[in-house]
This record gives sequence, C-alpha cells and structure tokens, in this order.
Amino acid sequence: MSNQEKTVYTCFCTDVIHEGHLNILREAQKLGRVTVGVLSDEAVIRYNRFFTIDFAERFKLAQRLPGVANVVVQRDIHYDDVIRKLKPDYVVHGDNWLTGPMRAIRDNVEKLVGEYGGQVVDIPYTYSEEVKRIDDRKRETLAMPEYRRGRLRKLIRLCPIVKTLEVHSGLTGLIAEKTVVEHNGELDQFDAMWISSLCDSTAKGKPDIELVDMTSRFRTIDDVMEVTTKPIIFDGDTGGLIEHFVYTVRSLERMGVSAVIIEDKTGLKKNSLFGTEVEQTQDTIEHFCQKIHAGKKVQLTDDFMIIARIESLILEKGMEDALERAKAYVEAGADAIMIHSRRKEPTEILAFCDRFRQTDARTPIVVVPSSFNSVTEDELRQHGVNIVIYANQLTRSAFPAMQQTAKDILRYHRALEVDDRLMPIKQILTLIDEL
Ligand code: SPV
Ligand code: MG
Repeated sequence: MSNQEKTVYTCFCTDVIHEGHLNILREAQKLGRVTVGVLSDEAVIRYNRFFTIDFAERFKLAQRLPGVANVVVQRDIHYDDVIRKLKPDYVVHGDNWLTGPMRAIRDNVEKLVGEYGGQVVDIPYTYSEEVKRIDDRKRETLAMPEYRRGRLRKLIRLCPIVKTLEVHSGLTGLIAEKTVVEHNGELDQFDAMWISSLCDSTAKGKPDIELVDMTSRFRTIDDVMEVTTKPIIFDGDTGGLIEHFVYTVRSLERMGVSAVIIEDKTGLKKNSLFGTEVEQTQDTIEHFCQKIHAGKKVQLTDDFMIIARIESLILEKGMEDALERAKAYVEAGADAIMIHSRRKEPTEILAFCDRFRQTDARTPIVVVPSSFNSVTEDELRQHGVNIVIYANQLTRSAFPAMQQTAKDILRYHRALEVDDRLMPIKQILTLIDEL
C-alpha cells in the first residue's frame, strides 16, 4: 500500500501558523493523505487561550495550508466523533500533549485508534525563538482592550455557564489565567475574572464600604490586565452618584473591562454577606433605573455590559420585590442581572431564576454562590444561570495559609518547619511570564 492510501488526521488549535505547525504537517504528509481538523471555539476555551480570529477564518487558514487533502471541524476537545467517522491510520500531534492536562486527550485518542489498529504519532514540539515570539504576540493581542472587552458577550454565547474567579492582583490574575485541570478525562479552566470590592479592599486591609477609591481600584485592574488575557467583570459597588458613575463606565470601557456590576443600594454600602445584621438601604427602583440608563447612554461600544445587581433577597424584601426590580432594570437597559442571597441553601436563588425565566428567556443571569455553595454549575445552568462568580475563595484560602506560616515562623524561630507546605521558588518563577 502506498503512503497515499494511508490516512492521517491532525487537529490544529491555532490561529497563527508557524514553523512548528508546518513541521507537523510535513511529518504527517510523509505518513499519508492528511486531513486537518479545526477546533471549534467552544472546544478550545476548555483548555487554551481564546482565538484572535473567528472560526470561519481559521477554517480558511487550514484550507490554504500546503498539501492538505481535507479540512473538517472538530467540535470537542476529545477526538471521538472525528476518529469514528474518519478512522485515520495515524493521528499526528506535537509531543507537548504527552504531559500536563492535554495528556487526557492523547490517552483517549490512543484508545480510540487502538480499537481498529490505528496509531498515534508524537512529533517533537518546536521550541524556537520564533514560535515563542508568535505566542507572546498572540497573548499581547488578546490582552488589548478591543479584543478583551467583547469576549464576555462571546463567552455567554459559547459556554454552558461562564465560570468566573475572583482576582485582586497580578498573581491571582495569573492563577485565573493559567489554571487548567483534567478531571475524569475532561479539561477545564476559568473563563473570566471578577474584581471583587470585598477582596480588593481586603487585600489592602480596608473594609468593604466603597472606601478604596476608583483610582486605586483601577490600579488593581491594570495590574491584572498586564499579565492576563481573560475578560474582566468589575464589582462597581453601588456605582456611586449617577454623575460619577458615567465617568466610571467610560473609564472601564476604555480600559477593556467587559462588564460592571452595580448593586441597588444607596448611602454607606456594606458587604451583602452581612445581610440585615447591619444597616443597609436599598435604592428606589426609579433612581437605580436612572443610574443604569445614564451608564448605558455614555458607553461607546456595544461590547460593554452594565449588570444590575438586586439586593432584595439579601435585605429580606421578598421574591416579588426582586422580580419587580429585575424587570424594571432590564427595561432601563441592564444587559444582565445579578441576583444575590446569603442563605445556605440555593432554593431561594433557583426559585428566583425559574420565575425570572418564565417571562425573560434572554437576559443573562449572574449568581455568586458564596453562601449557597453546595449548588453545582450544572444545576445553576439548568435554572437558566449564565455566569457564576467564585467571588472570594482565593482570598479566603490564601489568608489562613499565610497567617499560619507567620505563626509557625514565630513559634520555631526559623523557617524550616514551614518549608514542606511552601511552593518551591522555581515553581513560582515559572508562573511569571518574561518578555
Ligand atoms: C464582592 O465580592 O465584593 C461582592 C460579592 O460584592 S459579595 O461579597 O458576596 O457581596
Ligand atoms: Mg462587592
């Protein structure tokens, strides 16, 4: 059998073709007739960076590659559908999938092709200055305001539920950006980042009462933006005076933030998790609608989102009040709503979502399951939730760990005893990208 009668499949998960890809193609062509798979947006965001060009362009890019016989779409990170259909003699990939979370993809491919006598071929990955430069350039491009800002809206369309992690520094930003896990053969990563007022304030040792001023909050955003590419949802507290909020919207939009969430409270804001234990005043529907409307009027792009946060359940004003407000805020122009609760059980939140969805199938719903943390992403999705925010868990895990380390150094008068639980310096250093 000549090589041309053998079939080869390779999946491209890129929007820039470099010498590494061309090398894989050359090696693939030596083995037989090459079909290139183009990974869909939905699939790539489970473990890789977003693309800078859309699917149709990537498909054309693959069709223009030299010596490619056929181009197909691959809709899942796992190759099951494509392999069952094409039954290629060889599946070719860079050997970078031998380690890390991508190993699960390779193991699955090996099992699939093994069923009919096919083979996996790992081509040595090309680590060159040029490949690194192209990768760096792509990261920088994705971090630019024009690319980053609109991505939240895209993710709402693409993801079953947009998973958002709290960040308050460059370092926590890197964790949200780079953490990818493999669990039961599935790969996953966070989609977006939340700049929490609680954690941004806590990191500065300040109470969460709109005390940390906007200039300082913007500084945090900038620190995060400098080292990440994922979209940002900003906790705008009450939004402040309408006359001030319009400036905040403009600044956030210009910076490339994707959304601001403002809550319908007024006066001295306290953190919602205090509930009715402290004095908190809810804004009137009319005034809060004016704020939303004013914000929507000044924004310059269609990308930016103003999300209205309803505090009725927190302040024990009841479900009907929450629903009435949700409807009014959407009519005033809110691009999404956030509903909050501090109950341990998710029943109240899920009941709200069901009722809201009876009359509004479209407006995205955001939830923050800090108290009702037993609820799963799947359950939330089934009740129509689009964005889930893990709003403070990074801060709450780091703080006790640091406190314990401080105590133990004091106790033992040296650092040896704490060393076992510390991340090696080398590992910290590899988290940080260098230009
Ligand atoms: C925050 O993270 O600052 C929030 C969410 O506003 S919550 O703390 O639950 O009110
Ligand atoms: Mg807050």
